[in-house]
Amino acid sequence: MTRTALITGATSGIGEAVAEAFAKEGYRLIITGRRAEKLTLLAGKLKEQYNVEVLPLYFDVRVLDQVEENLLNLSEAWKKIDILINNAGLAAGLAPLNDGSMDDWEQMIDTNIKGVLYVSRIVSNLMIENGGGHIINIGSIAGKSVYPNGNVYCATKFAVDALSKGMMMDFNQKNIKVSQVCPGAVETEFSKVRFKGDEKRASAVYEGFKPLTASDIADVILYIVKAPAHVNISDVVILPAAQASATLFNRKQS
Ligand code: NDP
Ligand code: 8X3
Repeated sequence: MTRTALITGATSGIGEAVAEAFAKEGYRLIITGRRAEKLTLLAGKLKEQYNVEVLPLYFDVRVLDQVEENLLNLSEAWKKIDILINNAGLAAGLAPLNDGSMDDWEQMIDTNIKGVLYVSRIVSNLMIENGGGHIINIGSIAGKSVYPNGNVYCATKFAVDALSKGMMMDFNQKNIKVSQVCPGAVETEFSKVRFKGDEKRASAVYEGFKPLTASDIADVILYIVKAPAHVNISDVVILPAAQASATLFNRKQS
C-alpha cells in the first residue's frame, strides 16, 4: 500500500531532498514551508516527474493557529500519515551569549522546539487513530555536543534530542517508531540563513573539505523508514568524513 509522509521545511535543503527521494519511491507526500512559490514549484515537479500525489501546505511552524488550521483540517484521506519528518529548523546567528540577539533566540526556540511540538502533537494523534506510524526528528551534532557561540542553537537541538527520547517512551505502547537523525555539516541554505545572507561567511563554513549533501541525509532517512517493522534505527549521527566533532574539521581536502 502507498505510504504517506509529511515533511516539514521542504522548500530547500534536507527537506527538499527527502521529498524528492520519497517521491522517487512512490510515497504520497505532504510538504510544508513558508515560501509558497518554492513549495508550489516543488509540488508540481514531484507530481509530474514521479506521478505521486503531493499536498503542499503553506504555514509557519511557530504559529500554532496556522499549524492547527492546516493539520486539523486535512481531508480523511490525507489524515492517514505514516511518516512525519520534523525537519523545519534553523540557526540564527553565532555569537557569545552576552551579545546574542533576542530575536534570533526567539526564532530558534520557536521553530526548532515549539514548531516540532506543535506539529508532533497533532500528527502523533492522527497516527494513534490510524494504528501507528514513524516520526523522524532532524536533530544535529549540535544536539550532541555544544560548541563556542552555538549556545541557543545547540540548546534547541539538545531539546530535540530529549524530545526524541521522550517521544520514543510516550509512543512505545502506540505502535509509533521514533528516530532521530543528527547531521554534521550539510551544505544547504543553513549557513546563509544563519549568517543572514552573508554568502562569504556562509561559504567559509565549508571551505577546504567536502561537506555532506542534503541527499546524503535523504538516503539515511530512506534507509531508516525501509527497515523491517521490528527494527527501529533510533539515533543516527552522520558526519562528513572530514569532520571529527562539532568543531574539528580536516580542511586540507582542497
Ligand atoms: P535550509 O535552510 O536549507 O532548510 C530549512 C527549511 O526549514 C526550509 O524549508 C524552511 O522553509 C524551513 N523552515 C525554517 N523556519 C520555518 C518556519 N518557521 N516554519 C516553517 N518552515 C520553516 O536548512 P537545512 O536543510 O540544512 O535544515 C533542515 C534541518 O536540518 C534543520 O532542522 C537544521 O537545524 C538541521 N540541520 C542542518 C544541518 C546543516 O549543516 N545544514 C546540520 C544538522 C542539522 P521556509 O523558509 O520556506 O519556511
Ligand atoms: C548544524 C550543524 O554544527 O553547524 O546543526 O551546528 S552545526
